Amino acid sequence: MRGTVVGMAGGFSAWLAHGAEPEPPQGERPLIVSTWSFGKLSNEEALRTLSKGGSNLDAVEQGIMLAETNAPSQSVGLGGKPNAAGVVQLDACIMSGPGQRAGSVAGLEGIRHPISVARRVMEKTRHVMLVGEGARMFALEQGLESVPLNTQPLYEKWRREHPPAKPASPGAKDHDTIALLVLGSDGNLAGGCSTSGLGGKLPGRVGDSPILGSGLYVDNEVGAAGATGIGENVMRYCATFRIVEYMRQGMTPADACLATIRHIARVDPKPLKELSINFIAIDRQGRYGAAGTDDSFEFSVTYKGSSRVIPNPAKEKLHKL
Ligand code: SD4
Repeated sequence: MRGTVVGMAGGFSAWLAHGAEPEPPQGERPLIVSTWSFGKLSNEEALRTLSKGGSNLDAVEQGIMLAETNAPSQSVGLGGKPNAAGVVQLDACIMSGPGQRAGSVAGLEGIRHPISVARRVMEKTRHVMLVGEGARMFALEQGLESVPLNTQPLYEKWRREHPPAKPASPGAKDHDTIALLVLGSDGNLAGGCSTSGLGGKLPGRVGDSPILGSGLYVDNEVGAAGATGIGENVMRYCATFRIVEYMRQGMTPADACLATIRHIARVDPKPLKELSINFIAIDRQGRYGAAGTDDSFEFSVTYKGSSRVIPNPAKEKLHKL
């Protein structure tokens, strides 16, 4: 599909035609791909976990736990951005290719590692998703690390940095979710996603990140995809499900990400630049790709002997729109 011009007027078609050259080499296993530059450390932790004999799911969990503890972005984990009431509410999910298993949590408060709660939901319950206080109670029952719920100091710090008079600018650096995808050396796929969501969101608001097929999707027959950006513009289109389905039809991961942006941009009334939708994808063959509408979007790719941050392959072409 690369090089195909797909029925859009003007510059956008040109961007689609050339926007996503894959970075050689491709086809590595194990392969780990994640959103943003801070994902690189998570990828490396995931690779270490695999090399110590951990499973693909262990790699996802350990990699994302690192971001939940350390993310410099402050949009992942309890150091993340509070909602409009000053509370950090966390969303996360995990998926395992074999058996299409999944676990998810949303609106979780005061738990250090939402990704671990999501994994426990998948492995220890007959459910897929737990929210709010139920998710927190479950995490506590499971003995997962918790912290006091008083996040007022964080909120005050965040408020100082984001005075209410300043209008939120779509695509600005007020969000940075980690989505992390693993293709194991056994040929199986796994993925996870974790975020504090958009800073200043309404209490109770759930974004795309814990929603299967929106912030993350894994299909062991085909590939996996993850998202970061404004969740409302991802979840209305089941974007990662769409990416995987495009790959099923034969597109490369890079083309599938681009085609999904193209679809959303065509249908959505918002200008492309305001959508803030950014995607990563891998397939079973070990190919990877990404595309985003945010200039600042980057993704991280790690395999044995290589770990690097790659700028948004769509960035330069987006300027021409
Ligand atoms: C959300 N998609 O809650 C998340 C935020 C995000 O990079 O991805 N930030 O809408």
